[in-house]
Amino acid sequence: MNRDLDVIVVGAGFAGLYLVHKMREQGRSVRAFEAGSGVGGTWFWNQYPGARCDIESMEYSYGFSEELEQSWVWDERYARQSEILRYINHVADRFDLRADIQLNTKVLSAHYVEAEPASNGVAGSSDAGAGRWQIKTDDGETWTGAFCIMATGCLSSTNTPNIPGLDSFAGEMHHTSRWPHEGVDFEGKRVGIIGTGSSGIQSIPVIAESALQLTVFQRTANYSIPAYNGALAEETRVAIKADYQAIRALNRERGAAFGINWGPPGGLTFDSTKAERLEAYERYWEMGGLGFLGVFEDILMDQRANDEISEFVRGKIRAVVDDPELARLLSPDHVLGCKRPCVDTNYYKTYNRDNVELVDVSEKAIDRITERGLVTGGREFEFDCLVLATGFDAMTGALHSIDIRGRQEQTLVDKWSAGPITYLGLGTNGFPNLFTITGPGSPSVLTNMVTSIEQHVDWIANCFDFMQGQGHATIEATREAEEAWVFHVNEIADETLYPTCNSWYLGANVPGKARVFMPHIGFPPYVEKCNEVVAAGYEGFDFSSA
Ligand code: NA7
Repeated sequence: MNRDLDVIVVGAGFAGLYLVHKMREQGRSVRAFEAGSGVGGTWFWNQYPGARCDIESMEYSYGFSEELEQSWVWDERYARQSEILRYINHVADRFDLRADIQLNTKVLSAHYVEAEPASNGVAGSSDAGAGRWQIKTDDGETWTGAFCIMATGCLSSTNTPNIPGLDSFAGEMHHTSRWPHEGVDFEGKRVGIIGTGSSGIQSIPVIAESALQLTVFQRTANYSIPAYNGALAEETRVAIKADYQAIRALNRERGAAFGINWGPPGGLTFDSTKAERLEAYERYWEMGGLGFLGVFEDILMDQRANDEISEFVRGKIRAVVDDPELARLLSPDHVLGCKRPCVDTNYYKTYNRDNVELVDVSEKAIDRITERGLVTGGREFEFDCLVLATGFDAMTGALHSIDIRGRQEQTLVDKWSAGPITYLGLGTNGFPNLFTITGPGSPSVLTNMVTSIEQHVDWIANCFDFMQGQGHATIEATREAEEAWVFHVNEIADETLYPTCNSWYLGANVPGKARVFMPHIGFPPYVEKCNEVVAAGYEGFDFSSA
């Protein structure tokens, strides 16, 4: 087997699959390496009860193939994990991608082997592997490729809390992002769950239905907006499919690259009267989902605007939760939207059940996990099953779990020790021909991921064609360009309320991680910049024809 490829891809989720398809279309040899035993990335791993996308199914899907988007039939407004995984598997089969995907294979290292000038003075001619990426996998194999593309996902590296005694628990313990595919039976069991982010908020109502007793340990109350999920009406499907590409184009003009059902941005909060504002909050709340945050355009810009809408949400919590003290504990006090809000089905209502208890660990952290359960606030809890819904080492965790080395053996971990440094979230100086899909510094997690993935893959594919046409062998972001880009990404974030709370956007959920706002806010200006860079001859990138 030829172990020298044009393109090495790490990961076989939405990004890896589209990359394999696109590279093949261009006639390049490509292979994707995937640690899981199936394709799907985050949708393969996150099989916890209630797992569901918080972007509507008709939008959270590939747009690159008209036949695919016309033929696939989504069941629900918000697709459940199993439906998305079925879709991804369908894509793998439909485009015959599996032949170039190697499952059950973890990439341990990716090293750039520098081109040595040979005795004849031609760089790279002295060593067959020089000027190429060399990866080693956990099955002991070595592969080389001209390009290495990290399609490793933004939310794929598990954040396991460093609570003392974690390994001593004798019952069943599962992290939501590594959920057993055969499922977990909670019937008649005492269950504890740590974490009230999206994974916790989606799984709590479902677990509560079968568990004997469910105890939720909440460090930070989170905002959640009702999904109003349900079967997707046939007329909705037909209406969207009648002009799918136009809807996708419209989405690409939106800040987060999704939101077909949302109304036009409502202007500035305080340009409306109090009565108009309350009517608007109510109307957007009734629409359900993340579109609620689009009710006015300054929700994440103006503290006073945010205060008002946050209080509106707290009012909704108070209206649903019977016990006022419980409602108070469930009411967030941070800026709405600075942590990703959740989209739920019956979350707050679940706390009215007799078999659900909320334990606030905001003041006093969980002391330790014991053989039988956990101890906090001087009280011991006993469980048959413990669920860790504690999230991810987002955006950089998956990259740093691989020993990535660029020129002069520099590691990516070292280079990014004070936070990720990229140009456009696509490349980083010192690591020629290495690309990241939806990397830090790109809009990624603040957008419809599938749209952002397609934009990145298309940009890279066009770049490869350009390089081929020009006879270029390597592309590398310049130091000046990436410094200016990191500054720009932070400058935009600093004008907003995003940096005001301890979110995973900032790396603040992982102890010791550098606190830097990682995603670029705003999809359209980002795409415009990517296009301008190309129009200006790939400004900010250096090429060599070694
Ligand atoms: P999140 O959103 O990072 O949520 C993790 C939750 O776990 C959050 O409530 C954390 O509290 C909590 N947590 C983490 N460590 C601890 C410890 N040590 N003790 C108590 N509580 C802890 O991850 P999710 O998987 O829910 O969702 C991630 C994204 O996936 C989501 O935003 C969607 O985009 C899809 P904290 O808030 O840090 O105080």
